[in-house]
Amino acid sequence: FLPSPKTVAIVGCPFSGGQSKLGVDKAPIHLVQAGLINEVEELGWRVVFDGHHQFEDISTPPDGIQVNGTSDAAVNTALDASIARLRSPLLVAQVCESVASAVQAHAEMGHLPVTLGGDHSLAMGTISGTLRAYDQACVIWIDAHADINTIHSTDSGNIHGMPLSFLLKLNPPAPSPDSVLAKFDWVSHLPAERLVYIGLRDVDRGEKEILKKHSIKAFSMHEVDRYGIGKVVEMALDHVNPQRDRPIHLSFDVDALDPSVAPSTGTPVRGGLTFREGHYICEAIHQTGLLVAFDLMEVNPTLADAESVRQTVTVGCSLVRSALGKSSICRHVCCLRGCPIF
Ligand code: 5AB
Ligand code: MN
Ligand code: MN
Ligand code: MN
Repeated sequence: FLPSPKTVAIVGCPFSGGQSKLGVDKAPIHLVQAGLINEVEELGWRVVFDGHHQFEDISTPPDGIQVNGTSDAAVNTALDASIARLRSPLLVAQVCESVASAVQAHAEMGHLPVTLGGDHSLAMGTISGTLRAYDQACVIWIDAHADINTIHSTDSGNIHGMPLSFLLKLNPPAPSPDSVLAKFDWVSHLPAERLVYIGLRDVDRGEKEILKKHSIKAFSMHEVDRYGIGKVVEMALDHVNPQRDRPIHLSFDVDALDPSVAPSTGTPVRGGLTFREGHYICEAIHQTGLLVAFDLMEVNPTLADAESVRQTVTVGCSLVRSALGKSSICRHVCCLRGCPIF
C-alpha cells in the first residue's frame, strides 16, 4: 500500500516563529550549502528541491499580526489568558498549514519529504501532511523534550514546545470561529498510541502528567542507558508499529543529540544521544523500509562558534543520509520492504 519512495523532496522551512531565538531559520540554507542534496543523490535517490523561498512571504510577520496571541480579543476567561501567552500563534498556524500542504503534495506523488527546519513547531505541519497522505502513519519523535505542552501547561508560550498537543488534539476546542485557536483546526489528529519518543531528558512537570494521562510511550535517556539503543528502537517500533506495516514519520530534533555532538541548537540539554546512537535510530528506521517522511529540526547555525556550527550542520546532513540508507551495504536506494541485500 506504500508507494515506492525513490524520490526525496527537500522541503526547506526557514522559520523561527515557534520560539524566540533568531537563526534557526538559517538552518535549511546551511544544510543545503553543506552539500546535502548531492549527498542524497549519491545514495541513489532522485532529489527534488523547491528552494527555500516557498514559505518566505509568510515567515516574516506581516503588519497587524501581533507577536503574542492577544490579538484583538479582550482577556475575559482563563482560556483567553492562556491564548494570550502564546508566541506568534497566527503566524505559526499559517506557516504550518502551508507546510502541511507541501508535505502532503509530495507524499501523494510518492516522494519522501525531508523537511529542514526551522523550529519544531513546523512538525504540526509536516505530520499533518503525512497523515493526510497516509492515515495509518505513526510518529517516532527524537528529542530531549516532549514538545507536548498544551496552551494551559506551557510556561514559555513557545509553540515549538507544543506541536504534539495540537496533533493529539489535547487543547480545548476553539470557543468561536474567529478565536486564535480555530486557526489550528486544520491540524490532523494523531492518536496517542501512534506516537513514541526516544531521547527525552527535559520534560516539564505538566508534560509528565500529560504523558501519563494518555499512556504515551517514551524511552528517555535512562532507558537508552539501561537497554541500549538497539533494544530501545525495537521496543519503540513494537509499540507504534507492532505488525511493521504502518508508514513511519521520523521527526528528529537535533537537540536529542548530546550538546558535545550537536552544540548549535536553541535549547541544548546535557546527557543526550551519542553520535552513533542518533545515527543508529536513523539507520534502523531506514531498514524497516517504512519511512515515508523525515524532519530535521532545531539546527541553529547562528549559535556557538564557527567550529560548533560546522559540526552541527555536518551531523545534521549525516542523520539525513542515514535515514535515507547511507549505511546499507548496497549502494542503491533499497527496496520498499528493506534493503534487498542487507
Ligand atoms: B524543542 C520547553 N518545554 O515548552 C517549552 O526544542 C522547551 O522543539 C521546549 O524540543 C523545547 O518551552 C522545544 C521548556
Ligand atoms: Mn528539543
Ligand atoms: Mn523539539
Ligand atoms: Mn538499501
